[in-house]
Amino acid sequence: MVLDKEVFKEELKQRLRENYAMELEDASEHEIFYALGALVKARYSDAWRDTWKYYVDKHKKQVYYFSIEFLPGRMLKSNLLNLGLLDTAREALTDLGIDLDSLAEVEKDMALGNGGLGRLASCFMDSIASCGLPGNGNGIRYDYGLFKQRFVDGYQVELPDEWLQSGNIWEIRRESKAVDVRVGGHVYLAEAMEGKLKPVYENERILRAVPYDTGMVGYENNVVNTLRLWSVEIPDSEEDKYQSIQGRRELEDLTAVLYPDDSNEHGRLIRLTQEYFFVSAGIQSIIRHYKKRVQKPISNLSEYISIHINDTHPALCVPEMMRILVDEEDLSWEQAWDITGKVMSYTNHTIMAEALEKWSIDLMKRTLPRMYQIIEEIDARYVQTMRELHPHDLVERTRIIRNGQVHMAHLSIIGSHSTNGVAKLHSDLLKSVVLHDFYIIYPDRFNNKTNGIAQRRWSQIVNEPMSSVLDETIGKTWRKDPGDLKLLMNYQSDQAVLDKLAEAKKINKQVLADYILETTEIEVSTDAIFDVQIKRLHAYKRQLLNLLHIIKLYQDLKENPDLDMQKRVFIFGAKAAPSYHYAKVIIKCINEAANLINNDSDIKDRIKIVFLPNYNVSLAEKIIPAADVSEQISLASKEASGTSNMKLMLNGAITLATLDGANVEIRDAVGDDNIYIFGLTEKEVYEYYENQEYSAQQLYDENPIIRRVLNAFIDGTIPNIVYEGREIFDSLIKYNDEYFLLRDFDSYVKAQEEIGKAYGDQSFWQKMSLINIANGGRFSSDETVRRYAEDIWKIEPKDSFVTEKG
Ligand code: H53
Repeated sequence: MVLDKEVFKEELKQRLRENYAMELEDASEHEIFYALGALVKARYSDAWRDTWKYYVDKHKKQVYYFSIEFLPGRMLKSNLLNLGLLDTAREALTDLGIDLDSLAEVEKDMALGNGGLGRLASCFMDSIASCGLPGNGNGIRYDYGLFKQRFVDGYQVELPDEWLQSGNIWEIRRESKAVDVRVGGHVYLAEAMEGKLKPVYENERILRAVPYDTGMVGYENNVVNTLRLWSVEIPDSEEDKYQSIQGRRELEDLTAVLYPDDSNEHGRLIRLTQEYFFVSAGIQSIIRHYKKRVQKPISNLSEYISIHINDTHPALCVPEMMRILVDEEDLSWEQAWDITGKVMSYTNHTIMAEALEKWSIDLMKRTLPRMYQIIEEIDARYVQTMRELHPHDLVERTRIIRNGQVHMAHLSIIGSHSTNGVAKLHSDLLKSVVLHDFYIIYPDRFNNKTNGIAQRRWSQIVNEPMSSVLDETIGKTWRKDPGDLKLLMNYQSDQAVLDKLAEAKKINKQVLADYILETTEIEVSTDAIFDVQIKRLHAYKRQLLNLLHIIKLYQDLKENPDLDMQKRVFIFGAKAAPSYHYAKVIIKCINEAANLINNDSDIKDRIKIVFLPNYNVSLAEKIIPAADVSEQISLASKEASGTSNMKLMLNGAITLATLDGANVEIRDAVGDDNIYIFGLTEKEVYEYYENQEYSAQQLYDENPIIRRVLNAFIDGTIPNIVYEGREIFDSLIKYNDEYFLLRDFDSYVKAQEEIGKAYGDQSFWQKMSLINIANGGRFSSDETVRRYAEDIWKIEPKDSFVTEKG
């Protein structure tokens, strides 16, 4: 893979000549980016082909990770790094008078996901390849990614994300691998040969699914796996049926947009069709590959193939696999069911009731008639078998078809051999509360796989200043094996190292400060604490609690301008689902509070609020290295895991958290002294649910600080929020504060005060920061996918990789 700098320069120039008939001097940044992309792609195309061939020749068992979202962000630097070319490229480009970082910004941020779930899928793709594991992604190639967010008068406005406008350098369209997917119409069973029943389709629509493949490049190991994303087209055979523009458009709309809500999109016909479309296309192509290349009997499928259902969106994998095995491969139901269960595994990512997918029977029947028939049969057989073993009501509660709806989580659990949660606490809650009924029935299926992050991207790529300090201090092995970050623990009292890390942080803060100035015209000082909350806007994530505290600080400062406190910049990044009214109200209130506070000369810049628009992977890459404080303040029990918490600690931010999701494991990793924990525990939250004793009104009446803060929303203190302020106030007082913000307010304020004090003692702070970095290795997604590979998928790494690691 080694490439000399001079050769690199020549190759780049050559590509420009070939692709654009142009010399470097005349090329635009855009053209140079595409030429560079082509160069990089050419560097891994042999390895891509060889990896594929290796898996086939060695009969390697492969996993297919089915996910309706992938959120890779930009890929240039990550590919360069994994190919061992990042330094060469940077130096070569510098020689040519080009800055790699600004060139990288030409790439459109690939945002085919909403948030945590999609980003996790992409971290897994990176780690699966980097661990040399045979694994591929399967999803949808949306023409438009997650909407772009702007603020107009403080309100969120959504604009389309035309990420494919200038083409996508990384993908390869593989028309020869297209498959047909059948939806709608009617299906009935008719007697075929040997008295067997076969489905007959009438008036169905045929969709052509065309795959676009992207290489997933492993870290310095010559492994390149495949992310396959499907796009819809009209098959030639159906051209006559689609003569009207509207008809064509309706069909093409199927893969046009990603649904922009990460918790609640039920009942929409297009969404259900999307789910079936990528599931059916994916499974058909797996079976075709198996028959053509693996060439083993279909009954041995589970020895070679594993399919992962990422959240319930791909739950139709279960009935679709049954359809193919029974209808097309002529297996008996029992044989097919046995294979399907062995092949499938499922991850649950949420306990929020509204996010647990259900579809009405009627919609399912109309849209996917054959799927519905198969689900009915699975349900009937489940009930029949379980009735003999378990009480009637338990069986009724767990069946797939209930109260006129198809329960996708039930389908996923019943049709697979493994169900996992994404953090210890979350997996425990699944067993003890949310999926307790299923735990009684299938105790062995339940397990935990705590999430992880692609450490190389979230340290080496996004934080070069810190990475250099790490290299100088502990050597470079951490770059391949993040567990080696632990070596840093030996330097926790070494002031010279602490100073260097602090200097790196300062550099990152300056870069972010410049960006903030450029995009929002707000000036911030790098001496201030950069206090960061970046995630989707959701009531349960409690961005509003953060705002309540800021308003308290503002009121304190107004009352006592000489108050002794650390300067702070509160940085937010968050998109709200376009239909999520309450979340949008919170955005408006934060923006108006920002206007008020940032422009109030009494405050003398001691607090600032910066709400950066259009939070996405690329923006996260700018914010995370610059953060001092990481806000992870969801109501305990509600956040399944969280992953920005891991990225922020790895970059030396101190976590301010409730004991929720993976925060619990972060606390275990860094120790109580290096994290700030506040608020109700998950047990206390459940106690409140049980005894129904919570009264927000009482807290308001009895606590003058809370009263003053809440009144600011309705008494004109914060301007321009007449309606929004009232809505916030009512949600807390009239509707009794569903997420216990007021209950946690005092302990949150106290934790924030302690953080302020700790920051005042810089070497104390720096030591905490170092301990966080040193323990970040534990949350590497390399480790996470290895656990999946061993415990669930039963796949093994490529031999050469095993030898390399020893
Ligand atoms: O998945 C993340 C978790 C996070 C959880 C998130 C998630 C989505 O992004 C979308 C749907 C869903 O059910 C869950 O909220 O806590 O870290 C990855 O597991």
